[in-house]
Amino acid sequence: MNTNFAWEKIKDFEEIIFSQYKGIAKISINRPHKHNAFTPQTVKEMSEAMEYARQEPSIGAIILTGEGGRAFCSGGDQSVRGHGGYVGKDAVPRLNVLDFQRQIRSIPKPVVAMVAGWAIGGGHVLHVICDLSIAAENARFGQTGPIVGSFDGGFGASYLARVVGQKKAREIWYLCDQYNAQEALDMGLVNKVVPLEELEKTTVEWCEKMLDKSPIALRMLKSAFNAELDGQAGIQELAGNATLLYYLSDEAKEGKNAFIEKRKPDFSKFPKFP
Ligand code: S0N
Repeated sequence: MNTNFAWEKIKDFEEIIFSQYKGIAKISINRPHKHNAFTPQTVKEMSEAMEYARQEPSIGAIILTGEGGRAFCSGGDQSVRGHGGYVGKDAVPRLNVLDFQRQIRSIPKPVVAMVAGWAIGGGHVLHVICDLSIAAENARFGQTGPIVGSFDGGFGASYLARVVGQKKAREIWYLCDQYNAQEALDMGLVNKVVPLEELEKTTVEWCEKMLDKSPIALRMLKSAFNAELDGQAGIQELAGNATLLYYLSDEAKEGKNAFIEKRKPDFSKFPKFP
């Protein structure tokens, strides 16, 4: 995959490359020798990068991808899978990718999966959870859990079913077949398919289109899409955004100012909308 953009490194990591370009952050798994399978360390680093992207006001969109052009991500690294999770340097087994999944879901900025090559297993789930997925023509999608002795009964099952429908999601998990980019497009699993050499250009263009839009409108829409599916956590996100907007109003500021000034708040001038 050629890159025509002047990506600027944000921080050095061991297992990911984290960079930015004009308001776009790019988190790229850098383990191409393992088709970008993730270890607890990879996930820890992706989480830190995602948190940075959330907190940094100049970042408006995030690309999640993998290095090498042959794989987006092949899921959990089976060679470090131990008794009860994936084992990192501290010898503790973890499934910390579940925390990272929730970060992708709740960051109030669009996350775009840029998929070249394999998006398999837990790697497939990561692209499914992203807001948008753009695939290269060489992309291959699928779940392998029932082959390698694992499954994702969270977003990996229920949200996949929301995306492609119950029958197709069950087929994907029960048969563990692999699907090419066109098949993924046909079932609504990805938004667009482009030649590999155009993948980054197209993904950046899509991000730039979103960066031109109202950030609060995008934020509200993301939480609205989530709220329908995410129960109390989804409502909390949407309601948190409503609070954010309310805090921006003179009406809410009158309440705070009155408290600070030790006086009774005067809300009389604010309209009681129909
Ligand atoms: C992707 C596949 C189909 C590509 O096949 P291909 O092209 O023939 O390449 P290979 O020769 O197989 O691979 C190249 C090298 O990369 C290594 N490798 C590939 N994938 C992995 C991997 N996941 N872990 C470790 N190594 C990997 C190969 O071994 C090879 O290395 P060398 O040359 O040294 O032999 C094919 O590679 C494939 O099928 N890969 C495995 C895909 C898979 O089963 N992934 C795991 C699925 N499960 C999860 O991801 C669980 C996720 C998770 O954490 C979770 C989340 C929620 C709830 C539960 C869990 C849970 O942990 O269970």
